[in-house]
Amino acid sequence: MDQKISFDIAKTDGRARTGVLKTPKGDIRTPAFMPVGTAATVKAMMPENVRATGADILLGNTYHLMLRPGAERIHNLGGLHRFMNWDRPILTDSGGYQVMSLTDLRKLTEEGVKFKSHIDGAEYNLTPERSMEIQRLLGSDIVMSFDECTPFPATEKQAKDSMDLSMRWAQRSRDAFGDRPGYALFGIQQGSTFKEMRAESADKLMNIGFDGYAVGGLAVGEGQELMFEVLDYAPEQLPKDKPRYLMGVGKPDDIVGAVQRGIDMFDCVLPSRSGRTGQAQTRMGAINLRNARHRDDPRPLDENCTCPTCQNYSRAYLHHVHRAGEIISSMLLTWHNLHYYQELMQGLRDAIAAEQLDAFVANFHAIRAVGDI
Ligand code: PRF
Ligand code: ZN
Repeated sequence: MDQKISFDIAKTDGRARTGVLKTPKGDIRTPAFMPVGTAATVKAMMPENVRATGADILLGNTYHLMLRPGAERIHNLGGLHRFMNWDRPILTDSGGYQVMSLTDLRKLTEEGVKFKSHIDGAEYNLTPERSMEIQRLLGSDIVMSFDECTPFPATEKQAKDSMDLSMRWAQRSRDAFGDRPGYALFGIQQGSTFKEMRAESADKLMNIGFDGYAVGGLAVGEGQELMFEVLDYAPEQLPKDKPRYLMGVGKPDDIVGAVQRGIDMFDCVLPSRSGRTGQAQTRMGAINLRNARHRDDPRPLDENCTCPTCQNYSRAYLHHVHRAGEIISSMLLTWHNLHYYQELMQGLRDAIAAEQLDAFVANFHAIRAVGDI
């Protein structure tokens, strides 16, 4: 169990890579999509069903779990894996991003962030040191360093001050994490949409030394075109031989474009959250089951999908249970959406391995251009 975490790139195609991130709790095939399990559950899914969709790793959140049920409690109950019945790898986000996006009463200082819980108003202090402690108590396999996600848009001065703070926090995260064989610590690059600042952030992180590197501060309202512009240089500023994780991304076409630009890991609430609002993510694009056009439609969501939802249920049924507010609506749509995402990742991995990524991407866009007929 003292096994190290290693990253083996098996094949590249252009800037894209496919490989395996090996951990004591199991292999993570890359490019990888991590379903979001914020509150120690991927909403509407049993863990064995999440695995059945093809997920190798889940994402958990420091912020939510420290508030409820509490990191010490989860630790005393045997850690997050035991608590939620998921024995494969878990990556946890460090909390700062969620504090800034989910609380309005907060104060950011050099030390960290002071804030009031969005649940009961209780006061908390989150610092790089406390974030590392919480993620250790949870038993997270991949720990994220504590950072500030620079809001968009930002002036050059705002972006620089924010990035410098994140880099000081990255050093404190590294120092507090210490040496923990079998567990990984990832640094997070910031620098907004400024190329030189992204390079400076990457250099600072590489000097500290991390097991993997995230591109943070994107998908914050800048739009796909500007995000891809940043991804045209940001991944190459980071070490070639370590995993690169694009935080909080994204829609299927965002993921495809980011893989082409050298990203290895993703997380996003879209497939799980949109399932609960009646949206299906498919090869043809998003389908809204709320729409009355599905009322009498006996076809599955996607004739070519092998998920249990598409094998057993019509669009008419999905429309009905969604409109009726039935719990199974969330279950069936989330399962299909996560299956679709994992199948997309498998398609990307296979295409890179065969050096056929350009053809795969052309076909991906051609099917979406036709749309749902
Ligand atoms: N930092 C952290 N978590 C994040 C982000 C970030 O920049 C983003 C950016 N989209 C999502 N989640 N720690
Ligand atoms: Zn399906």
